[in-house]
Amino acid sequence: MTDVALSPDTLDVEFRERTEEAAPDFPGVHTLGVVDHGPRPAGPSLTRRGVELTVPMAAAEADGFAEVWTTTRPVRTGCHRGIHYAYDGEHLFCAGRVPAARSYARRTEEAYTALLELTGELGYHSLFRMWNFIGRINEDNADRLEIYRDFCLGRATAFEKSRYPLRRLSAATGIGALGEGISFCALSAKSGICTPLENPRQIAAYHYPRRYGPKSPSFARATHVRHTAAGTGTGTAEDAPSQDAPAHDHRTHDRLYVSGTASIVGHASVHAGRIEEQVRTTLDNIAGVIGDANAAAHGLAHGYRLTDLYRAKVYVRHAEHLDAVRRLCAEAFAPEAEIAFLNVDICRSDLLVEIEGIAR
Ligand code: 3EB
Repeated sequence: MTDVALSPDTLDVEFRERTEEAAPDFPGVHTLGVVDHGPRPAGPSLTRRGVELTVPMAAAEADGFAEVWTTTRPVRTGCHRGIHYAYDGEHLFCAGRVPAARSYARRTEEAYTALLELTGELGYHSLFRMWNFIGRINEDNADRLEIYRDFCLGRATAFEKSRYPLRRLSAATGIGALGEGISFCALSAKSGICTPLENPRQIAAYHYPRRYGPKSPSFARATHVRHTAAGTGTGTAEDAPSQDAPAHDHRTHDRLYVSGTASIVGHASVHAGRIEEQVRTTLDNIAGVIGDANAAAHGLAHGYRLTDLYRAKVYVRHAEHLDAVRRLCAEAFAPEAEIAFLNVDICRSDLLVEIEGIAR
């Protein structure tokens, strides 16, 4: 393929059937990672599809889907202290798992410390998206600390000890999963320019008051990324081979990665027990964080609208709310958007829905 204009974006994501062979759709497309949303946890492991992680998010085999991250650059893989990773010279996808335990803070801290070490050692310094799939999220650990708060404690400690500035934290999702244990994955960039965004309607999650747990959640409301196609051209020995990514290739494409967003205003959950209102507040929150005014406030050239979200994942606590949530999302998002719905718990007991997405 010589026509750059026709080649796909360097980093892309799509939802596929779980059973589908993830063979590249056409030559020059490589798989960086697969987040398989299935009934039972598995991995992470390294396969010819890069890093594969099965997160337990689907009640039955048939209900799940696979989120597939692809790149136009060749991929290399490795493992560092349990963190499995795949990288293409510009993007790093990594995944880990903390198995069922009486408490999670220490193991979560170890896992995130390993993740941060890895991004530093490989030179993929700009973490731009993280996902955390947390079993028994609203239940207590052996010390009577809610497992979500237990997880937040370990994660925050890892960032703190790594001297990671709060204002550089990336977009994230922290969401319930089936079964026990915590699965997580993250994306980091080498030369792409990352801008974390906050939402003026909400207090920064990393400044939530103490009543929500011993340490606040470590994430931003969104990350804007100006992805570069082939890095800066200053290849190192650690770069993936670049025979199908010419050195003069300096294409960029912009994405806005929106965190899991819920019916929270300020720091408080609103509309307890009311699904329609929670969906509307959640959509208003997303519209606010991605919109022109907030984008300008963060120094970006332009903002986005809900119809610019081309991928979304919608987490719904109660199965009986799925139809109503699907209807409201269909009204808000573009008809061509790929939207996946999952029936799982949300990080606060009074929240019924959480929505994340990617705008372009
Ligand atoms: C919230 O706004 C809802 O702990 O990583 C959303 C996104 C939420 C990420 C996380 C939690 C997380 O606080 C919950």
